[in-house]
Amino acid sequence: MNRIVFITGATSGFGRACAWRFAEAGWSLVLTGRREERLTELQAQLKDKVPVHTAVLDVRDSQAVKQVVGALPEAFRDVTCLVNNAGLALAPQPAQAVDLDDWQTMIDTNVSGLVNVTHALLPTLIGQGAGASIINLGSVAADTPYPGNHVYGATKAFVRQFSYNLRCDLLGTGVRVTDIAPGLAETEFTLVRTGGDRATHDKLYGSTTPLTAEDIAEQIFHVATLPAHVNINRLEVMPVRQAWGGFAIDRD
Ligand code: NDP
Ligand code: 8X3
Repeated sequence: MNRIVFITGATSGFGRACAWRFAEAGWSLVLTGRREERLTELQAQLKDKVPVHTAVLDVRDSQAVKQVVGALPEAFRDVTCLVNNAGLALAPQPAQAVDLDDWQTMIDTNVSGLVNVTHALLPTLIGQGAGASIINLGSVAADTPYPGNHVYGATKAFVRQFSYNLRCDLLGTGVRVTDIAPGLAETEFTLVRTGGDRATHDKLYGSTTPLTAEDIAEQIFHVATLPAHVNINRLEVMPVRQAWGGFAIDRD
């Protein structure tokens, strides 16, 4: 079996940590994201360890996704693991105060983007057969309603159900599908969500012990390298210092 991983959103957070984790184990890397300079930097850091191919890619653009997958150099064509990681939350305000554009961007990225890349790589992954995997970044936000979660959590509920539904259709192909659902993890996620509010970022991750990007990359690598007959359907991971709260009640 080839060991080629295709990672979306490799320029930051979980995606970048995955690049390092898979490289450590000798996998060839296809690294994608919108920020070219970060891809170039990562390629420079990793290319002496393993073969690395980079492609600037906005997952929302289905034609660009097809083009990038279709133009993979021979040595990177037989992708065995897809890490559908590119995603974002925006607009932590209440739903009624959010711009429609922000909702649309989350849907276009977390739902349509993930679907675009999956569709483009499915024939390749099925061609690889047993041991191939699709690892989708869901979230605890798929199951836990909270204020300001509105469309973000709903996109992650889509990721969960799409992952389960794919399992049904891929039965018999050997291709595995996993929904990884992290809780609080310190990356650029909150900076993106708040439009660059460093104080909110520091407050959220400060005075506690959040997950790191490397913690999640380790779980993703573990899922991808299990024996070929084992499928983790969903893996929910939270820091020990995070748990659920109670219901909110409106009173007179
Ligand atoms: P980061 O903001 O650190 O990384 C997000 C990555 O997604 C970046 O590499 C970014 O690259 C990429 N991305 C965003 N939009 C697009 C796009 N349109 N096309 C291609 N790439 C895109 O956040 P995380 O690492 O935390 O997030 C990774 C995934 O994990 C997301 O799906 C997120 O929803 C999920 N998640 C995060 C949690 C957390 O607490 N951090 C918890 C649960 C799930 P670029 O801007 O260069 O395109
Ligand atoms: C991100 C985790 O807790 O902000 O998916 O919803 S959370």
